[in-house]
Amino acid sequence: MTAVAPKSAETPSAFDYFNVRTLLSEDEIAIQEAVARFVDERVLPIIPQAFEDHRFPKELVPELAAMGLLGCNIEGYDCAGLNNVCYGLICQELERGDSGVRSFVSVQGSLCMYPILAYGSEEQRTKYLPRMAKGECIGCFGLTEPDGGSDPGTMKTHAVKKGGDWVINGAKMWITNGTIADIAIVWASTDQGIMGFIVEKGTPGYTARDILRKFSLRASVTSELFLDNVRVPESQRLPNVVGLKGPLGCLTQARYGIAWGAIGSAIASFKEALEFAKIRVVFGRPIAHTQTIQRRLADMARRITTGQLLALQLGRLKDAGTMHHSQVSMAKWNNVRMGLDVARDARDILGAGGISIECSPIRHMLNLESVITYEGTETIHELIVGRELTGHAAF
Ligand code: TGC
Ligand code: FAD
Repeated sequence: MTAVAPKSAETPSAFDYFNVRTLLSEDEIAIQEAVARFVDERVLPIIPQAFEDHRFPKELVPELAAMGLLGCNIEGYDCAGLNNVCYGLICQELERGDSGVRSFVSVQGSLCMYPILAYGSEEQRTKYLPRMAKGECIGCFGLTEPDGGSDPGTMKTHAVKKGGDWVINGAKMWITNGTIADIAIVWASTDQGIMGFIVEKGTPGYTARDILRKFSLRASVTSELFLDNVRVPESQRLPNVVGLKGPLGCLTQARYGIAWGAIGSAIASFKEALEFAKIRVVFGRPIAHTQTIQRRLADMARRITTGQLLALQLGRLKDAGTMHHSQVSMAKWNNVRMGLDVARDARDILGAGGISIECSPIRHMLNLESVITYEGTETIHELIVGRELTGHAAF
């Protein structure tokens, strides 16, 4: 008996031990399968080389846009208006390809389109969102600074009102999409609290530079942003939010997608290890016949299944409007840790060949070393849950 539930016969890229598929609507299944096909046909054939070349495959952006994947859970403004479970399934499938592709979609939709939708003026929404949904305008999100990311409330980037304009000075670090972005959502402290600004590429004093020589997320652009007396009109400020809750509200959206995405990385790693174990003969029998390998594969399957159920319930809570951001923290923490552990174990099961670029677990493992750090480190998410349980902030 193959342990994998019937879905695997229909979609070889899937793993669904608890028939989670039966908890999805027909539309949700159709969207997951369409994105799975896109990943199989368009992402997987090019991603190892892109990773090796340290290149984001930007040629995929028009296709991601044409499929309605950019800002897919936004209603109106030429966006697809999908529910949050669909958004999660999309992230899962994209990250089965590579965390870099999912990162691009997360940043564009959750970190750039979301704040324009939630905190922007109607003029800003109509100006940017349809173009962003079409992939004609790429965004980046500047919160983290060179002196630290976990405590963004202490940011040094500062904006001062001068007449009808704001003058922004500071620097942002580790910014996904920075050098390919047409706009940056820049968070800056002001004498009234933290505010968000839409800074367009080409604005005098605004520059971006790539961070090169990464071991992780090599198929993704990561940049530094420099703001040297950047002058933007009041009409480029996000008018409907002041305070840290602005950027943190965006992080909740993106962390939600990451909690799903990590499942995709884990499934890719697990399935590769499983298939290898069935054919790799050592000591006269396939290693899949040994107790230790079976225990390890079973443990991966248990962890993936737990993560799938956690993510789905999180999605249902989000769609019902009852999700709390500390639940997102628990899911991001659990699922990224799960994905990283599964990828590392799968890498080991593949033996020496597992260090080759031909095998996906090492690529997923290296990517997840970023994913476990960005959008709040594992420690920060543990402490967010700890604060929720005890009522005491221990940051
Ligand atoms: P704290 O007092 O907790 O909160 C200030 C205000 O914000 C509200 N709030 C949230 N709202 C929405 N979602 C959340 N997750 C929220 N967390 C807090 C809170 O209710 C409060 O509202 P109000 O109305 O009372 O003002 O603030 P704190 O300074 O104690 O912060 C605590 C902490 C550590 C949890 C926070 O600073 C944090 O989350 N730090 C981690 C920073 C982080 O995750 N940075 C990520 C940068 S972006 C990124 O990594 C993109 S990678 C993208 C990719 O490539 O995929
Ligand atoms: P620090 O905050 O300096 O933390 C260092 C270590 O100390 C961590 O292990 C942390 O868990 C630990 N620590 C911190 N506080 C405590 C405490 N109170 N108790 C115990 N331990 C603690 N940021 C953006 O704004 N936009 C982006 O698009 C973006 N993309 C990224 C892409 C990549 C590839 C990476 C790697 C990062 C990206 N980031 C982005 C930055 C990311 O959000 C930060 O790296 C992250 O928030 C952690 O900040 P830090 O790296 O400065 O670590």
